[in-house]
Parts: sequence; C-alpha cells; structure tokens
Amino acid sequence: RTEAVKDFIKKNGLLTLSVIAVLSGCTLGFMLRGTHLSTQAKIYFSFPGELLMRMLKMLILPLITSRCCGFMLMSGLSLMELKSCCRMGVLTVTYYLWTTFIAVIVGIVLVLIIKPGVGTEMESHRLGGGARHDLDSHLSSTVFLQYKTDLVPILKVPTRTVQPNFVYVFPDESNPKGRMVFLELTPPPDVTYKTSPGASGQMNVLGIVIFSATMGLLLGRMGERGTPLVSVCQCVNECVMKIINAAVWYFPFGIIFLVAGKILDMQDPSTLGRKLGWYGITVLAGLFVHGLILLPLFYFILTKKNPFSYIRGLLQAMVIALATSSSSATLPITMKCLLENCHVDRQIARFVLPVGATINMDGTALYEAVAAIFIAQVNDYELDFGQLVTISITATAASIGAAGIPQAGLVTMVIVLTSVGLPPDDITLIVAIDWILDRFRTMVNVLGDALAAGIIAHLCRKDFPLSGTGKSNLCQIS
Ligand code: DAS
Repeated sequence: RTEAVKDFIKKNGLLTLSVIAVLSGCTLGFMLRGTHLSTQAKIYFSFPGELLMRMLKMLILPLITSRCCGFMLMSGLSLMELKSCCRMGVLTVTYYLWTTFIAVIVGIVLVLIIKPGVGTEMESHRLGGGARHDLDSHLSSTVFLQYKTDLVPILKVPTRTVQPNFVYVFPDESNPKGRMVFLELTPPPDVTYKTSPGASGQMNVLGIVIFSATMGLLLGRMGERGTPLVSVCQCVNECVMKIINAAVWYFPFGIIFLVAGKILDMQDPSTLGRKLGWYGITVLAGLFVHGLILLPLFYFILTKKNPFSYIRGLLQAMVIALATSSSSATLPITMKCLLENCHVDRQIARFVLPVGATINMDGTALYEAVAAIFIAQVNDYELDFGQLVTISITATAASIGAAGIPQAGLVTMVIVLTSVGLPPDDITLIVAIDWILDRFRTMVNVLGDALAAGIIAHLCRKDFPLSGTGKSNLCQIS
C-alpha cells in the first residue's frame, strides 16, 4: 500500500500539486483584486514567484550548453562511429532534428493565422504609443547585440533602496494605471519609476545555442582526444537534470504567487481567459496536425506501410503519456509496445527510443513556439522575421533541453522568451492551462519517438542481418 502511494506521488504528485497551485493562485488573485496592496506589500507578495523565475533563469545557460552540446556531441560521435558501422545514428539524429523543426514551423504558421493573443482588450498589457516605439527599438537591438548576462542571478531580498531601473509603468490614455514591464531598458523620459525585487538580465540565447551545438559537433568528431570534455558534458547534464528534478517541486508554490500576482495586476482577467482558450485550441490544433497527419505521412512515405495500424500498437503508451505527462516515465511502456505490438528490432528500439525520449520532443517544440508568439501578441508586440527565425531555432533547442518530466517545457520556455527579448515573467499568462497541454504534447513526443523507431528499423533493415539472433552488429553509441 505504501509502495502504491509512493508510486502515485512519484508519477502524479507534481501534476496534482500544479493543478492545486493554479486554482489556489486564481482564487487568491481574485480575492485580493478588491484590496489596494502597498508597493512594498506587492514586492513581498511577488517574492515567491520571483524566486521561481530566478530559478528558471539560472538554469538557462547550463541547460542549453549541456543539452545542445551533448546532442551535437552524440551526433558527432555517431558520425565518427557510423562510418565504420551502420547508418542508424545519422538517420536517427537527422530525422529527429527535421521533425522537431517541422513541428515548430507548424506551430508558428498556426499561431500567426489564428492570432490567439491579438486584439487582447487587456489594457494592462497594452503598451502606450510613444513608449511602445521606444520599447520596440530597444527590444530589437537587445536581441542580437546586447550581451548582458546575469548568469547566476543573486537573489536579492526586496529592500526599500533597490535600483528602480528594471521595472517601470507605461502611462497610457486607455490604461491610466499602466503595466508593470520587467525589461532591462532605458525607459522614455516621461515614465514613472517603481521599485522591483531585483535585477534581471537579457542573455544572447541564440548565440549560446549555436556556440554549444558547434562545440558539441566538433568535439564529437575529435574521437579519443575529446573524451575528457565528453564526460564533463555528461556530468554537467546529469547535475542540471538533478537540479531541475529538485527545483520542479518548488514550482507549484511559486506558481500560486505568480498566477495571483498576474491576476492582481490585470485590468480585465476575463479577456485573458478567452485568449487562453484560443491559445489552447491553437496548441491542440498544431499537435493534431503534426502528430496525426504529418508524422504518419512521413512514416508512410518512408516505409510504404500503413501508419495507423502501427499507431494502434502504441495506444497503451499514449494513454500512459496522457496520464503521467512524462515521456521518461512512459519509456518502458513505449519500448514494450514497440517490441510486442509493432515488432521493431530490439537493437534499434534500444537506441532510438532513449535518444528520442531525451532530445526529440516535437510536441514541446511546437508548444514553445506557439506560446512565445502568443505572449508577444498579448504584449501587442509585432515580431519581425528575424525574431521568428530566432524563435524557431531556440524552440528546437529548448525542446532538446527539456527533460521528459511533467512541465519541463515550461522550464525551458524562458529560453525562447529571453531569446527575443520578451518578459520571461509572462509565462504566468499560460501557466494556468499548461498542465493540461503538457499531457497532449507529451503524447506527441512519445508518438514521434515511436514512429521514428519504425522508420529507422525499416531504413536500416539491411544493416541488421544478425537481428533477432541475440547478437548485434551495432556499435555501442553511448
Ligand atoms: N512533459 C514533458 C515530457 O515528458 C514535455 C513537456 O513538458 O513539454 O515529454
């Protein structure tokens, strides 16, 4: 009985707590909306949520470097090994990268067509005309040029004499109260200051992604000479995952105050509710198109077999993914479905699935792109083509960085928002329904990995004459 309770808590504890946190945050926010909290009280009230945001920002750099570097490192290693062995690793890595990127494009196209966040009558999120021009000019320059890192943000307990130049309010004819904007910019002269709980920093995420991926690929092709740094990457990755696994248990507590603070700050939360509904529909439509149209189409084109009879064999894994919101927890079931129902070669399943569960998250990549553009729309901020390209690259990288645990996509969402200069704190706009969308994007993540195994098994069938004999001619790619 104790084991059963422990197992339930391990699998569902975080999600249950997240749901309770969102409901508590909404209740607290609406309860406090009538009261007029002092600025100091607001700062202390926002402190637990700020703590959560600082945890996420602190993890951006180690997460990107260890995951992107590690991913390209493995590609480099597999390129090295596969020359003398078989094509499986190259096909797997290439297929994963392409399907993730296509998922991002699907998400971007849909969110630009449906425009869930546009026309938000939420004055609290509408920037004033003149001030907005200044914000635009600063934001675009910030994305590529400014490299201010606050890599390990030192947590500042709110004090009366904190530097005021990180938060200011835009006065606006339709919004006399204005909106708290957490951006590191030099505000226009006619702006009033408010204090904030501490510094924040813009990080050139795109540069870090490209640098760490390049490093990983070159390192992977160095063979033996690169081994020491290979183990460093793996150790860093392991430490980062342990920190995330610990940090995510704080999230529900931080979410309560983030959601309450957002509702407190908002002029008209009912509008956000409607916009969130359209946002959820956009994400689910994207997941449907990618998961049940494009991926089966790729499977049919590459194997000339019926994808839906293959997917029927995966139903048990899909249900577990929906229930647990964790592709890592679903991995054993996915493996069982592949071997027993889909009859995929064991050697292939043992390589393709674990790699996929670690780095191939099409559902997460699509969701991160949609969420980032939705938040830009809610902020009434028009992204240019360069920023859309940045979002597609960082959303792909963020999905590689996301772990196969509940709400991992929310953690790496900060990477995408930071890369185009949007306020990371705005993930509070979407946290209320994230735990629902997380289930469906995890299903697409698992489906993407399982279909990939079927495709790779078909394309490499000539390379495995020994398969089924218990022997393997597979190089052991670690
Ligand atoms: N829940 C993650 C997974 O297990 C996906 C995500 O959080 O985006 O795949």
